[in-house]
Amino acid sequence: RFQFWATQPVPKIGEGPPLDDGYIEPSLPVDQVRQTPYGLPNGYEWSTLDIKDPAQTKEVYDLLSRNYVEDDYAAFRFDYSAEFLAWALTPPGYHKEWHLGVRMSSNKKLIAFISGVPMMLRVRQNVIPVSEINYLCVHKKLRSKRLAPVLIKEVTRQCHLKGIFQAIYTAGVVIPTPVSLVETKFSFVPRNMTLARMIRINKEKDISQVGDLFKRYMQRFDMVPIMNIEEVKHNFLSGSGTGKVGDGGKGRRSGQVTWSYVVEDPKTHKVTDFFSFYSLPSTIINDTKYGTLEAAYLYYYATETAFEPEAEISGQLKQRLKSLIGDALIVANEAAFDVFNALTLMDNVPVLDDLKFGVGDGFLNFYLYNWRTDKLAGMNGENGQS
Ligand code: YNC
Ligand code: MG
Repeated sequence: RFQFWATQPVPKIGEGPPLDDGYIEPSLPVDQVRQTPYGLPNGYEWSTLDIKDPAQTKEVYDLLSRNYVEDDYAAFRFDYSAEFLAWALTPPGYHKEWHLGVRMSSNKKLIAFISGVPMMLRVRQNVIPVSEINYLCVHKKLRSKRLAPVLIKEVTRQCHLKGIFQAIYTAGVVIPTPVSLVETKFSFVPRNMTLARMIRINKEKDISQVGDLFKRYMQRFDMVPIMNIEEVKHNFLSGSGTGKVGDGGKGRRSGQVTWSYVVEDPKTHKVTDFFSFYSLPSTIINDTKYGTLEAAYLYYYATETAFEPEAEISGQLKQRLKSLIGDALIVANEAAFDVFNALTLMDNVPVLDDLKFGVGDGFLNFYLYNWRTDKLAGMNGENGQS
């Protein structure tokens, strides 16, 4: 059991809390990092994917749309769009070397993929540059052949070559060792309108205010991304056109990935709140009639209400979040999404309960590579649906 993971710098399952937070293996100077790629079975070769080339992104899309994550009953499979992948894989400072594919040498067909993107992560009091690993996928016909460990080792080597020795990732499977407490409620990091002046983020001035509000709000939690202004822009403005709520969602999901809205104080025009969600459809497997479930996923949000004295105690914060996320539901509904999903993190749980979200059956575990920290309360990513 865990033949591969036993060799990696991750905490063992059942090992007690560390005395101090920190690395498990020290970083190496880049010239001491292994210089040659890990070996693949005969007939396969490494290939860096250029995500700025639509044809190559389409190859990743084709692989994932047929072979990526399914639910336990093989009823749904994530159908990340090519636009989504292009967005997610090219944040500011991304490295093309971290978009790693495996091809069949004979016909160059892409049969496996893994990716990393750089980000700054705060884990409790430490801010560390990490690689966020995602989209690990091996073609269904090549499963259980120990290809995944080779992909993981090679992407790790590519991260090391850029001086990055820590990583964050999520998985439905349990491997050594989740940093999230499974079975607790919330904290990380996804009718009528109640809030006046809700507008899509579309201006530079909104971006800096959203960045500032996001930074302050996220101080509530123990594991959070630290975004500079370029990253805020990339993450919340991607592919979103301009427009107002109530445009009937026309042109709705056409290539749009994230949907971000701010609430402005009518007098001061200051941004007081924001929310965002992203579009991630799922293929309905074995259904010829419907084909696709259009799902929106709650992304980040923040509100100034959190900083008002006693707001949390008096229940004012929860009320505000209910209005905010309630309005996200309305916008998503107008844009004809079929479902709205959210994880049980940040301040979500009590709010989702009140908004009558149903409890989902999916679980998502959060992991850190080469970093020790005690379990994070409320990092369990159970799915909720409405
Ligand atoms: C998984 N999801 O335990 P042991 S999530 C990590 N994450 O190793 P084989 C996984 N490890 O137990 P298969 C994993 N799934 O012997 C399996 N493993 O130690 C481990 N599914 O390899 C597993 N995408 O090649 C075992 O298995 C070993 O052919 C077995 O391939 C696995 O993206 C997979 O769910 C997942 O495409 C590729 O099943 C395949 O089954 C598949 O024989 C559908 O592998 C799609 C799917 C996973 C989505 C994701 C995050 C991945 C994180 C990887 C770890 C990153 C570490 C940090 C690296 C950077 C460090 C720096 C700096
Ligand atoms: Mg395999």
